[in-house]
Amino acid sequence: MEKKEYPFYIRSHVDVQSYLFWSPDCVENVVKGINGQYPRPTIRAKAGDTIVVHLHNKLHTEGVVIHWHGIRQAGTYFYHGHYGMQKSTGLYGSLIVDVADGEKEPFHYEGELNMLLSDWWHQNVHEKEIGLSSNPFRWIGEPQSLLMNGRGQFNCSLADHLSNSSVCKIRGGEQCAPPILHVQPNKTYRLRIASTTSLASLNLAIGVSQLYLNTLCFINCLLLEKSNLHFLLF
Ligand SMILES: [Cu+2]
Repeated sequence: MEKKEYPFYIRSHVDVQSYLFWSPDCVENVVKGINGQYPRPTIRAKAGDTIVVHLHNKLHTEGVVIHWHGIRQAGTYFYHGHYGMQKSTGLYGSLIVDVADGEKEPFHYEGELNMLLSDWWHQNVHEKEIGLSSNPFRWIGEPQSLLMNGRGQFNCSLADHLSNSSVCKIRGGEQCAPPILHVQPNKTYRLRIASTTSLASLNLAIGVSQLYLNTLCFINCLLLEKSNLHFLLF
C-alpha cells in the first residue's frame, strides 16, 4: 500500500498571530487557518493507505486536537479541531478516501464535486462556549450565516439581486463569493456532501430545474441518512 505523508501545520498566515482575518460571509472576522489557508486543505487517500499528519501547533495560547471522522473505508469524510469549539472557528477540512487499488465503485460517474457545509457566527467563539456551558444555559442564537466550502453571504436574501441594496453585490473575487460547481450537460457527477456544523442542523436543496438522481443514490443515501455524511449522483 502507498504511504502518504502530509505536512499539517495549524498556524496563522503570519506566525506571530493565532488567527487569520477573513470574511467568510462578507463580514470580516477571524478564522483559524491551516498552512495559512482558509478554507483548509483537502486530504485525499485510497482505502488502505496510511496518512501521517504532522501537526505543528503554532497557536500561542491553545492546544489542538484533531478529530478524524470515519476513515476506515472509502467515502466522504472530514476532520475538525476538537479542542474547545475550534470547529466553530473554521478549523475543519475534507478527508476523501477513494476505493483501494483494484477495486471499483458500484456506480459510474464522470466528474466529482465536493461540498463542505458549516454554520458561522459573528460572535466570538469563547462567547458561544461560555454560553453553552453556563448555568443557566445561554443560547447564542442561530448562526448569522451558513457556509458552503467556507463561503456564504451574510444577510442576503435570494431576491436581493432584484433590490437596490448594495449588500450582496458579489463580483466573484471576494472571499465570500459563492463557490461555483462547474458541470457539463449529459454527464454524471458525484456530489460529495459533508456537514461540519457545530450547532445547526441543515436541510440541503438543489435548485435546478432538471436533476435526475441516480437510483443508486437513494440506496446509499438511505444507508447514510443517520450520519452527517452523504453523497448523491446527478
Ligand atoms: Cu468530530
